Amino acid sequence: MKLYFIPFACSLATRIAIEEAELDAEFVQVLPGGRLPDGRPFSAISPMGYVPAMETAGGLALTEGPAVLTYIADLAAEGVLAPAPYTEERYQMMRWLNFISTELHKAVFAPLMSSAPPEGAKAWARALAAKRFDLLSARLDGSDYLLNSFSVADAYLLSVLNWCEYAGVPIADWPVLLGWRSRMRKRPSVALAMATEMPLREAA
Ligand SMILES: N[C@@H](CCC(=O)N[C@@H](CS)C(=O)NCC(=O)O)C(=O)O
Repeated sequence: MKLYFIPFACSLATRIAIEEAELDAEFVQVLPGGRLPDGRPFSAISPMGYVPAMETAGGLALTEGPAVLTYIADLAAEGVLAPAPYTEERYQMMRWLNFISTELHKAVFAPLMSSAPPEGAKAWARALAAKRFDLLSARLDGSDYLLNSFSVADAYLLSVLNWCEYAGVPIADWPVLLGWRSRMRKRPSVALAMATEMPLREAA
């Protein structure tokens, strides 16, 4: 399978999941301007032009982070990246993936990291941040993971919280989240994924 990625974008979560489960994958970097290394436009793979996008060994083209992460989780051995289907924990995973995607990634971070946001968008996003960070902080207080054990939801949350400094979100105001992010960055799959993408980001 192939994962199309931009260094330190939300596609980092999929790389972490692939490393954690020790799966084989080819990684294709989407270059500035939405081009692929072979010169094709990335929109030929991802109609909206965004990562993550995957091509599976069976020929499935898949976009949307929560769907891509769940696909990878289902390729991994049971319990490595996700709770078993039909369990209550599985629905909690879907809840957190959706929360991170809609309430954090798109509602808070996308406007704060936009280079040309509509007037008032950044103030609106900042106003939303506190309640969402409070909820996460309450969940992770005394717990190492969003679920009972590591899952793709943690990989996605870590990837989004990596953007706090760039977006101007004062993560230190939530010491539980700051501590969780530091511990998560030391997890071998996370450390490896970040170390792989760091030079690519610096060169981009
Ligand atoms: N709804 C998509 C959004 C993905 C997304 O926003 N990706 C960003 C990086 S974090 C991106 O590729 N931006 C480049 C662009 O839109 O041109 C998902 O959940 O996967």
